[in-house]
Amino acid sequence: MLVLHTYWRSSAAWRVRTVLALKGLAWMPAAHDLRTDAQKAADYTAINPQALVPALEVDGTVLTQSLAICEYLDERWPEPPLFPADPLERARVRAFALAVACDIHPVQNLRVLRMLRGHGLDQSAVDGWAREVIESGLEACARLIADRSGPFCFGQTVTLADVVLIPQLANARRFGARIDYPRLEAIEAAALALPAFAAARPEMQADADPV
Ligand SMILES: N[C@@H](CCC(=O)N[C@@H](CS)C(=O)NCC(=O)O)C(=O)O
Repeated sequence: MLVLHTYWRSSAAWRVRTVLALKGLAWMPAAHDLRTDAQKAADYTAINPQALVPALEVDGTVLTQSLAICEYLDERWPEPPLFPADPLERARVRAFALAVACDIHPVQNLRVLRMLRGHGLDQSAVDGWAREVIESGLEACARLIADRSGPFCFGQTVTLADVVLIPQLANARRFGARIDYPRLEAIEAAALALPAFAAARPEMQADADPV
């Protein structure tokens, strides 16, 4: 049984939940509430020394880093594939996913925002930072796929690019960032209409706050 260390609102864990659902894999959640710093507890840092979710326990091994986990799942359970067959297209999908996962998300991540507070920025300045990072990042993402038609980032088939984009759009809304990219919103609507994307949403998770 796959065990996913997760938190309902974590966008990195959301990526892995989406891929698990796309592949039709059963998994058990081990939830860590980031609001109470559960990810920093010694029993969890023994699992993931980075004190971040997600981590995936599989075959007696722990995998960390959501994109590495997604690629592992894709290699082990190839259907449906997360990448197109063509090497150039594969590289473009990876570049899009990395644009979000390396250049947007980490800069607006909880620990970075807490550090900014610790360095004296007030909450509105911190929120402004997050908005600026997200807005400029999403602008670039929209341009990265401007030569592609939908319904998904890279055409008719879901790829890792969509898996990474959907949680980032949710983060954008959380911080009140401008989202006036009709293409990105259309991709989001198409993705969330799929059962796998819908099942991975934060509010569908067992550890979600009651509404
Ligand atoms: N690059 C990592 C990022 C993981 C990450 O930043 N996780 C966040 C939740 S989305 C977290 O655990 N934050 C806890 C903290 O910042 O203390 C990945 O893709 O797995």
